[in-house]
Amino acid sequence: MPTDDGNTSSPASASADDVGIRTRLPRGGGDRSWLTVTSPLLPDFEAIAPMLRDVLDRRWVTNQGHYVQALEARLRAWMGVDGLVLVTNGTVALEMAYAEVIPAGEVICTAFSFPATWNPLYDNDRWTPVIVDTLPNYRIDPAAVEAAITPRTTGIVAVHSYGFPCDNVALAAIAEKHGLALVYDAAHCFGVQQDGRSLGTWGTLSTFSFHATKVFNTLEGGAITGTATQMDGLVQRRNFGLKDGQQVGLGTNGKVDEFRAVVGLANLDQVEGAIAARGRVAHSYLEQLPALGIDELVLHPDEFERAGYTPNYAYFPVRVRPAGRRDRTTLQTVLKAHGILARPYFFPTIANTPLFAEHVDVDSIPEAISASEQVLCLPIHHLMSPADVALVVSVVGKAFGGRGRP
Ligand code: T4K
Repeated sequence: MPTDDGNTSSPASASADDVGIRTRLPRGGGDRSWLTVTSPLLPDFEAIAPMLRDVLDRRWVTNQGHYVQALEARLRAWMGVDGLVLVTNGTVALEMAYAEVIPAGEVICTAFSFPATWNPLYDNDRWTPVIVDTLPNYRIDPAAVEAAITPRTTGIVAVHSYGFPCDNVALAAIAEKHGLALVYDAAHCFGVQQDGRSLGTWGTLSTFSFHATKVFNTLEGGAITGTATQMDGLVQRRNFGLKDGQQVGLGTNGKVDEFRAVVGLANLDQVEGAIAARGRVAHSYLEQLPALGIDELVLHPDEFERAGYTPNYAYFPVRVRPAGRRDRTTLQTVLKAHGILARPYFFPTIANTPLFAEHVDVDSIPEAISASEQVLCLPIHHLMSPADVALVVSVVGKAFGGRGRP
């Protein structure tokens, strides 16, 4: 069960007849349910059964098996990247990518992300993280990156937050000018393209998450993308640093098992439909929410509609500018009272986590703090019905004392 539904009160939402009950995560028995921020894309049992049977028959279940290799090949083509290795999750992808390409020294990292982005930098003495602010659009500020560069800087870590692309051209120019590694945390970016180019082709390496909550998933999983020639080192690193029975470098266990690869193959067959369904939800929100006329509610239509950009609709972040007694928490609470689990990704971020108080100058990252305190991600996934969207819109209206009629 999700961690965000400890409250046992009954959602006061509409009945199962007028919302898409299939989209809802049941809780506590009966017909009570939550409309969750996302819902995993899952294959039909019939679609995976023959492949699972085959895995069992082969008795080869991990260590770069048949289905892992098949999924890697299909993902390379689907995502439009030259090099791709599957790894066990998006966090290990980051750990491996940093170890592979960022030399010891200072690493400039965004202040607005999930802990997976910076944890490895703090957990390894070879790096000194330097946390810099974002632009109001949630992505790392290239000017802040440039200002933070010292003779000890060796790398930059940027995040395409919510699948929205960073200023890749500016970051590439900075990295090249100063001879720095540039790693993109592209955890949210499966299928995103800008000007016909996958986001996974930017930077020295990019990392993806294929967690159940992502647009494309292998239950748990992830990938690292880069050039084809970079993959040899990553394949060794994924396998303890071993090659042909010799230890040729350092490494970890980042391998993926065959069952998860099977889920990935089946999900790949249906992911385009899932992204299209997410797109319908996003565009319904973009159409219906402004009609509520709520000044404090900031949407991001440009992020979904810019020229040359193919979004994946992984998240639908809205921003609540605090006004009077209404703020992000109020909205989240009212939504929850109606059975809708919106999530404040990313709160806490590094700026408001006491663990990092000694390491982060909070005065230097006002945009990341503001974003962390104001953003709420509304439910968006492939199973949501028009009635689900209408319910969310209606409750948002009610939360702001507007025209909503939940
Ligand atoms: N970089 C970035 C920028 C990231 O956002 C992340 C992960 C990573 C790196 C690391 O990638 P991984 O190592 O995870 O591959 C979720 C995910 O666990 C996490 O992958 C994700 N980002 C983060 C933003 O969100 P939670 O704690 O919010 O997940 P949870 O369990 O509360 O699930 C959210 C909702 O999804 C639930 O309310 C219901 C639904 N759900 C979830 C699961 C797991 C289901 O319906 N079924 C399920 O099986 O962290």
